[in-house]
Amino acid sequence: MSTRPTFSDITDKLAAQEIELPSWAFGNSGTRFKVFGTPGTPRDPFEKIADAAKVHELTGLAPQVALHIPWDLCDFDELAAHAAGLGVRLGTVNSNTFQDDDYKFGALTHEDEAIRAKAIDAHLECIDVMDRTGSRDLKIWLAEGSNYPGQADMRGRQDRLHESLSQIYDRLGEEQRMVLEYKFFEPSFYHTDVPDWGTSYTQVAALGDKALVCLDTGHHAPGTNIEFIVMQLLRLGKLGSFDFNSRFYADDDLMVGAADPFQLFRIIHEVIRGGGLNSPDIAFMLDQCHNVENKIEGQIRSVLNVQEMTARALLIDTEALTAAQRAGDVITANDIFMDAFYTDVRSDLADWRVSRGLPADPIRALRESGYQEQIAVDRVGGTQAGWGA
Ligand code: AOS
Ligand code: ZN
Ligand code: ZN
Repeated sequence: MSTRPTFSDITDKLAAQEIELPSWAFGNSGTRFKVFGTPGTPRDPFEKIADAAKVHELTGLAPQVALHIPWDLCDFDELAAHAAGLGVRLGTVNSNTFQDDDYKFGALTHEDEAIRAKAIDAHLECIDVMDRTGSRDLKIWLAEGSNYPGQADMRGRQDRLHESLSQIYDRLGEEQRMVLEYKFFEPSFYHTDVPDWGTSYTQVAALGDKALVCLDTGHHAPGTNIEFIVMQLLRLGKLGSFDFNSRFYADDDLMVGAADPFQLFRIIHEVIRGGGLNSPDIAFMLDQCHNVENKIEGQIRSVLNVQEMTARALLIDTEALTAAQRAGDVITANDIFMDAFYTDVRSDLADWRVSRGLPADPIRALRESGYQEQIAVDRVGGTQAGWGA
């Protein structure tokens, strides 16, 4: 008798899935060559939340929206009420120490104590925002490093990073956490102060239980076995959050699952294997920039891709897989794994969505709703929000 799960066996787990959207994905973004403006782009955090809520309304998958400070500074009581009215809530607060001239040579790692203090204060302000919004997580991504060998004292910078992070950590409330995101290069090209999961792990482990690692899928060298890192961080109890996106070359921030759906499948398999699926301890965030595609559609496509690969990974016959692994039956083990990956779940998912009162095809539903045309008319004037806004 087959032990392979059927689609109806996995729907409870699919129903519990929650993906957090980044507010900045709805703003204009681009490359260093050009930022293309798009009609209907939100002009403030309220309009970003409205677009995020539309994604949730059509997919049932994205009830939480991450904020970026200072880009999303506003009256947070009003913003939280606005979000609640639209059926979503405010989530992770992302700090920004990469757009100020003072931070040219570092922020939390800077040689100058006054600049370090300014960067620490920026993070403390983020925690003030979290107190207001009820957000649990402070996400720290640092654009710090150097471009040339000899330019910087790499070791001194690690020590200062620890000291700065400790001060921020000490300000966290009982229920609050810090997640430290790593990235192997960019904007620095020789060394980066938090380049890899090992450095992030080392720094957060030195702080305490409320500090964890954030894994952005786009932040690894080509060929890196990302699912291994997922496995290890889950094993160590230190995986705090994901930034999902996909990449062909560097930190492309493309729609998740677009470049390598099989990698997404493998990552989610390790999430399931490690007990991380639907765990309240892990934030499943997207971190994307939609430079040329419609932004709301790009977010819908991304959450649906996560859902689709989650469904496929849940269909792995784990009992048979374990037996094959123990027997040293390489071909059967790989067959079982690939069989789940190759299973087309799209029509099952569409039917299931309809059974839950959701559109079978959320992107078509968005197009037919006229929402995009309406915001293009309504959102005239003001400054369109986006990277650097
Ligand atoms: C930068 O490369 C990181 O992915 C950040 O997580 C993120 O893109 C940034 O904080 C968004 O502003
Ligand atoms: Zn990221
Ligand atoms: Zn990134």
